[in-house]
Amino acid sequence: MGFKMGIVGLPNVGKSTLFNALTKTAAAQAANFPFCTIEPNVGDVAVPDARLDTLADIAGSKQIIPTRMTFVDIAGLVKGASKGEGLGNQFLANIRETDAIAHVLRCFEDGDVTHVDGRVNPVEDAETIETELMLADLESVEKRRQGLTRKTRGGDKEAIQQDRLLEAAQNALEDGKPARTVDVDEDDLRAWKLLQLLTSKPVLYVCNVGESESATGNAHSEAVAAMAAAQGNSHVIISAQIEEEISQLDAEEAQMFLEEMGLEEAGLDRLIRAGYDLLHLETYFTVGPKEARAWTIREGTSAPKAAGVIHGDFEKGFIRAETIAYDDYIEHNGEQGSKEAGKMRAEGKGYTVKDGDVLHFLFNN
Ligand SMILES: Nc1nc2c(ncn2[C@@H]2O[C@H](COP(=O)(O)OP(=O)(O)O)[C@@H](O)[C@H]2O)c(=O)[nH]1
Ligand SMILES: [Mg+2]
Repeated sequence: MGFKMGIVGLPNVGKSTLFNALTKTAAAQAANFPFCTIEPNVGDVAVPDARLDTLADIAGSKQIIPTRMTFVDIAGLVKGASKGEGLGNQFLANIRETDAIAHVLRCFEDGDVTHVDGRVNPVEDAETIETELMLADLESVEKRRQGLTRKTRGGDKEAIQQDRLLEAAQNALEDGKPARTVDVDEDDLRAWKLLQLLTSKPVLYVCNVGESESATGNAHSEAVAAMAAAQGNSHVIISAQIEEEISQLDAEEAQMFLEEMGLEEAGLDRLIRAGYDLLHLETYFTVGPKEARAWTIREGTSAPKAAGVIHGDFEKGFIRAETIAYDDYIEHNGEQGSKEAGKMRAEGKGYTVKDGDVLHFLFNN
C-alpha cells in the first residue's frame, strides 16, 4: 500500500538536506534490505522499530525486513505558487498525491544561507505556505463545484455528496481555515479523501534548528511548538545538517556522535515515527526462521484487510489469523511457548488487528 509523506517548505529551509539524510540512511540499509530508492526526489525509508529485532532474535530469523514509508522532496513552494509562480502547479500536483505533509520550517540562524524573505520567522513562513495551499484549494473547490452543477441538479447522489463536502471546505477556506479543520462524518470520509484537498492532509511541522540546538530547540522552534499546539498539529525538532552528517557514519560512530550531541536517537527516527503516528498507522509482524517482517496497516484494520497488505490472495481466501500479542510472544519466548501457554488465538474475519500482533494467516488458494 505504501504511505507517502511530502516534504514541503519555502526554499532554503533544509528540505533537500533532510531528504538526503533520509535516503542516505536508506541507501546504507539497502545492503541488508530489499528494494530502495526509486526516483531522485522519492525515497523509501525503513520505519525504525526495535520490536522487530527482538522478535527476530527470539525466532532466529535469518532476515529482518522493516516496513517502509515513502518521502518525497517537493521543491518549488514560494509565495504566489497557487498562481503558478515557481514550479507552481506541478508541485501542487505532487502534494496532492501524498498522504501527509512534513512542513519544514527554518529555525536556524545562518547569515550565509539566504532566507527568501530576508529574515528567520518560521511561524510567518508556515502561514505563507499554508496560505498558498489554501488558495490553491479554494480555486480547485470553486472549479469543481461549477463542474458539478449539472449533475447535482439532475439528482446524482455522488455528485450531491461531493458538492456538500466541497461546500464545507469552501466555507472553511473562505474563513481562512485549512480544509483539515472541517469535521467530516465517518460515512463521508472516503469521498472526502478522494477530493485530495491539499490542506486536508495531516501536517507535521519539522523545526530545522542549528547544529548546537538539536537537543534543546531554540526560541524559533518554541514559537512553532506553540503554533502547532494551538492548531492541534504536532512538531519535531531536528537539525537537518546534523542528520546528514550522521547518515554518513556507521552505526557505532553514529551512536557515539548522538551521545556527544546529547541526543537519545537520530532525529530521522523521530521524524519517521512521528509521520507514522500522524497517519494513524500501526504495525503487525510475521515471524519465522526465514524472516521477521513488519507490515503497515491503518488503525482499525480487519484481519482480512491486514492479510491483503501481504498479498491480495491472502485477503480473498482468508480463513483465519493465528494471533499472538507482542508482549505474549516475548513473555513466552516465541511461538511454541506462547502456544503452550494458550496465548495463540485463532482470530476470524471480524478481528481488528492490534499494533504489535504477530500473525500467521491461513487462507484458501
Ligand atoms: N546552518 C545550517 N544550514 C543549513 C541547515 N539545513 C540546511 N542548511 C543549508 O541551507 C541551504 C539550503 O538547504 P536545502 O536543503 O538545499 O534547502 P531546500 O531549498 O529547502 O531544499 C544549504 O546550503 C544547506 O546546507 C542547518 O540546519 N543549519
Ligand atoms: Mg531543495
